[in-house]
Amino acid sequence: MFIQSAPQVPDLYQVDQPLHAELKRRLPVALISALEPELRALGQDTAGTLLELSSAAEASPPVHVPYDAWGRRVDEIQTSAAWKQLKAYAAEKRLVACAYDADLGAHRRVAQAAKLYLFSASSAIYSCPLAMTDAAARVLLDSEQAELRERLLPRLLSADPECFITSGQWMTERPGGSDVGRTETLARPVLGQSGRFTLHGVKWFTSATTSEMALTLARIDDGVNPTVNGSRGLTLFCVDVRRDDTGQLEGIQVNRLKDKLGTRALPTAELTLDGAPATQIGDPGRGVATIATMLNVTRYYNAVSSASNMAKAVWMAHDYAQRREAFGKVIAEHPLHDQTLAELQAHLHGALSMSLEVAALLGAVENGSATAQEAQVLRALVPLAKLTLGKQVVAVSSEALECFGGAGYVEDTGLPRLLRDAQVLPIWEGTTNVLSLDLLRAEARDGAFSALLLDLSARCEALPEQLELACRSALAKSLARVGAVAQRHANSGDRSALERDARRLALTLGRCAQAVFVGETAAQDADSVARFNLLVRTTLMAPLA
Ligand code: MFK
Repeated sequence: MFIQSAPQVPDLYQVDQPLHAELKRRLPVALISALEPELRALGQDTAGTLLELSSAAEASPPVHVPYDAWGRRVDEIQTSAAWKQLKAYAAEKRLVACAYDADLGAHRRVAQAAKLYLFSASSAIYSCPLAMTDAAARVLLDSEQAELRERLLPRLLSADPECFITSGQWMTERPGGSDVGRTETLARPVLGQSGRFTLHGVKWFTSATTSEMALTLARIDDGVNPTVNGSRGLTLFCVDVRRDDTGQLEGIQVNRLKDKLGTRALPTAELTLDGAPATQIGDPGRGVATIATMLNVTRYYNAVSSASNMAKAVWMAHDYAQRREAFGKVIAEHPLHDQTLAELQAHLHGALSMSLEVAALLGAVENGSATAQEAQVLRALVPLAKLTLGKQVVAVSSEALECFGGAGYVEDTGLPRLLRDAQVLPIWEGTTNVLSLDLLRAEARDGAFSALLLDLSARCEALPEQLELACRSALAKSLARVGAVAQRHANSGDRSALERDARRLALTLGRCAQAVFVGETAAQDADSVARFNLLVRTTLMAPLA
């Protein structure tokens, strides 16, 4: 009787040649040597400890317990032991804290991104609470709120699981998901306590709801001045999520948990706030601009997570191709399947390289060593990477599932989870369309789209000669085309025509950016040459050309 052997999750550090090539290009040799033991251990855990913990967390999704046995409202969200162990693991490995190590200088975020790339897809998406925790740390560090900073920052960055806390980011309300300006929650001042408020409203989609704190937006209602409508009336607040003496959540009621397509180990809830204690951060009416710092960090995490999910799917498909025999040989030896796997690896490399480029710029900006032009490029590259990789991870995960045949469609193989978990990545933290429009906003306010296009065009000119000439020319032509279409819209002043084209412009620029970054890596890495050629052929040239 024939029984097919199951695909294995390999040691994702050992197997990922693009990651090795990218780190070699982007980090000093001494730093790679210093990081290597941690990356090696993480890679081994992706095939061991993390695999066990993430499977256990998925098998025991969170449960909402509204009342205790005696009828008292308690609103507990019970998570599995494995989910809690993933939190301890993240603290001990300093997955958030390492981005704040001043001695890593401008390399801090690349070092972190390499770890998150290995961790995220193997963590039952514990990377979500980490994203918001890191982003909250960044906001507190930049804020003038010394009390919050001193009380919370050491805990957000702690390596001690007993001390480590996570943060939520409660942005979404019923009237507006993307349209945050429609937020209804009111903030009422606490008499005699400057900067202290209670919040009143409904938060419709709050992830990692077991976090000990959250950053959220509300409209100040002081009973004297009229509240200000729209996003200019919103202020940022930090909520302390705590229980009172009777065991009830202070000013917060959990209405229910969301029943989601994927990310099932991650608690996501609807909340009613009625007196939740909160502290104001930043100036009144500057909430959206202040929380934008947070969004840029969580969008960077989103990009790294997309690359991570792709890596897991692609390397599992690669492993399976060595085991599965069909038509007389293992499927890896069939030219067409081999080509499919090579194309998937080229896309993976493009995604990884783009997320590390974001990490490199973000690290330089946070280190205070970036030029003004680099900061401008980063403003456009964050939404561009988030939207490009969000689309790519769904396509790559779907193609990878096909590599397993029918097994990819059967739940108890665990494989469909790859696709279910990928589908959130283009949605949360700004959909593809919202981020395409954000690129227009970044251009109008900071000239960021033009700065990025100029940067990519100059770098395209300097790509190494060993890359196929036809592919380099196709890349240069695509960049020129993006520039020409953007210029045509700028000249015509037709705003709705520009908005209609925003997504096509963004996705084309995103593909160009990936090709430029992989092409640069090819200067030091022979395998990247073939991946550059394939990436351009399958994205920017007619597939059969
Ligand atoms: C593994 C990965 C884990 C990820 C974890 C995720 C957990 C999920 C938690 C969630 O919260 S999901 C929901 C996330 N929600 C969004 O992402 C909202 C999407 N909507 C937008 O991004 C809209 O574009 C936006 C709300 C920002 C539009 O609002 P406005 O008020 O119409 O924006 P406006 O007036 O253009 O900008 C207000 C200010 O913010 C401006 O500054 P100034 O007043 O100084 O001119 C903008 O420049 C600034 N701004 C907006 N977006 C910015 C930004 N600044 C920098 N970067 C940005 N991206």
